[in-house]
Amino acid sequence: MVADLSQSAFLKAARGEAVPHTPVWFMRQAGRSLPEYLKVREGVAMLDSCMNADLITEITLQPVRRYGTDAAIFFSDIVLPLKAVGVDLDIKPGVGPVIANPVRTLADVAAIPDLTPEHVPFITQAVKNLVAELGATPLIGFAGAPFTVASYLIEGGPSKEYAKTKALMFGAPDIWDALMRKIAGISAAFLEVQVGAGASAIQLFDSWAGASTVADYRERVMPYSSMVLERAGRLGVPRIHFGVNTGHLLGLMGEAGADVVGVDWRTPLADGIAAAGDRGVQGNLDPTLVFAPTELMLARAAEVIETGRSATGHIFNLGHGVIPTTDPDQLKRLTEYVQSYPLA
Ligand code: 1CP
Repeated sequence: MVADLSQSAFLKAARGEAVPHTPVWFMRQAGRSLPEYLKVREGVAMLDSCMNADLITEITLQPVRRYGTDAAIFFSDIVLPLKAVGVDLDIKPGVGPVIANPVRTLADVAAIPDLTPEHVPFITQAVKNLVAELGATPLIGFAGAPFTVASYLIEGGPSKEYAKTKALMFGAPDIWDALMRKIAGISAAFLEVQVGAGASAIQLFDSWAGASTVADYRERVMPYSSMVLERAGRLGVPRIHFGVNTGHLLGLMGEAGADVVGVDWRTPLADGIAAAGDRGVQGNLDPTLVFAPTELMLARAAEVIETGRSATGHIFNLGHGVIPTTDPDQLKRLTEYVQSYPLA
């Protein structure tokens, strides 16, 4: 049976249509803070859990069961497609992605295979399971944008300044172009697999794109994100484009080919709405407000919802991911508050 997603508040908002209530989901809602997640992950390495269709399905469903969010986010990681094609990498607890042999040369880039569906049968299977289990709740597929994925491949792990990444971007344009095209192809193929199996929206995470100036973003980053978003556009599902510290880039991130622009908490939502133009917006409650008294958290949420009314479409979210020490009960209260907030 095919579930009826036509009444989904999340999809309506993403398309700029009138909504029954402001839809809400949380970046990093799957994993990290939930006790039921820690339980199923016991003794299982992060990447192993990302390659097991049953675990992916269970972890993706957990926050939807607990909070009743308006969308599910597929449990995986932005570096999973690289692992799937054979790049030697690990996701280290408390650190993040670590690459054994960082990319330095054109030969290093050429050695990375393109992604085909045969590399990720567990993704196809998990999405199919999820679509059947989720019923009327849409599933968001995702991928990492070329700049953010390139930063791990070049730095070898998480970074603060992206010095090696930018050294390559400025100093070796041919290697940069080859690497960014390679990642764009892999990320687009990863999205195609997820939507092909039934995901009904996608989010492109360019978490670290905010490290670039406007001019460098336009010339050396955006064209490759556009390649991904353009291919995703042919899939006919809404596209969300998000990065942290990207207040100066929001207009361009929309123009890159997004239907919805993600706004972090540092940028006032009204400014994000102005930059997004006729596109929708997603965000943007400060993720640390869950540690404030509940009344204050909800009062700030109300401000976000009220401001969001003037957008072409507004999806409520935090301005970045759920912080691991977040009390799930606070997110439960927040979800109920947003969904029951009167819009009339
Ligand atoms: O709930 C969800 O959001 C679904 C699963 C998900 C997603 C969408 C994970 C699981 N990772 C991501 C995307 C991702 N991964 C991004 C973009 C989103 C964002 O900005 O948060 C980035 C930058 C990564 C890279 C990554 N993976 C980091 C950040 C490291 C850094 O540079 O600061 C980390 C810590 C990981 C590991 C990871 N990914 C996901 C989980 C649950 C974990 C922690 C796993 C563990 O340690 O056991």
